[in-house]
Amino acid sequence: MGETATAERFTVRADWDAERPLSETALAAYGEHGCLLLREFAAADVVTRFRDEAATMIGLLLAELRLERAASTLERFDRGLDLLLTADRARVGRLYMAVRKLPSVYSLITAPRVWAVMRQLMATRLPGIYPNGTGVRMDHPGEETYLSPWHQEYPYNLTSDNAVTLWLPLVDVDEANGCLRLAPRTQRLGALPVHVRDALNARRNANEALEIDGLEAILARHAELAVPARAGDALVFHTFLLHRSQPNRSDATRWTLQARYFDFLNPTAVRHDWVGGMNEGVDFRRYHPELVAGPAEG
Ligand SMILES: O=C(O)CCC(=O)C(=O)O
Repeated sequence: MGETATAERFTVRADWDAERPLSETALAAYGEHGCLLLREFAAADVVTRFRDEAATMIGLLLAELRLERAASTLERFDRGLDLLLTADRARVGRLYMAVRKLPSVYSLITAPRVWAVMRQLMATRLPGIYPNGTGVRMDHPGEETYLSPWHQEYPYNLTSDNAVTLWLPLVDVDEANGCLRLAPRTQRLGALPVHVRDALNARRNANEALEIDGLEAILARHAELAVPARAGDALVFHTFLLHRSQPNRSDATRWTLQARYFDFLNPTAVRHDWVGGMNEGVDFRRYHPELVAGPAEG
């Protein structure tokens, strides 16, 4: 294993309203580690707006199910979510699919500061966004089914091998509620071969669709670290960077936003007609037969 990783090496504070917020030092850190932690990146009022909008949705569902918010043990914007989880877990699954449609989510992912950072990280004048790669995760206490194992983003989204994920906590995240775990510098390995278990995610759990070949040996050669962050900070990382979820051992839901960006000018993107991956119903094996490890399945 390499030297101990520490998030300080890729933590950046900047004027996020600047035309080019990232310094040359920050860009060099991104080139080396494959990720940056952008402190106080989101405008505070937009995170507040998201919480207000999510609270409205929770209130509507509580009313539907005739549940009293006052009975909740939570004291946050998502007061009552614990009651919904107990009363009707499937309905909370549909809430999960709906919160990504909120106006505040679009404000967050299309803010001028996001495009500025994406232009710099991908050194492009024309960044793009994957509509199907945008989501708000709600990871509930004690639920492990939907946690993401170690993976790279690329096989799920394809398009460009110059691509960046924005991962933005909407509540503070730490080891207790499960902040993201990264293996810095693994982006340098390029796209890794995978065992394909469920090429088009027919079983609706993308976390079981692909499995990286020889993962343990790769991890043994790289330091890894958990990255605690405050609500409104943002992690940005390269499409080839290995990362994974950690379980939520707190007593409240972990809310985080994900959005994926790519470079329209990237030669792979142009050659593949800017096609997306399994998130757009596209079979990874068609575009990358050379990255399919072992016997074909699913
Ligand atoms: O937030 C998490 O727990 C994992 C998210 C992730 O791996 C991803 O969005 O690609």
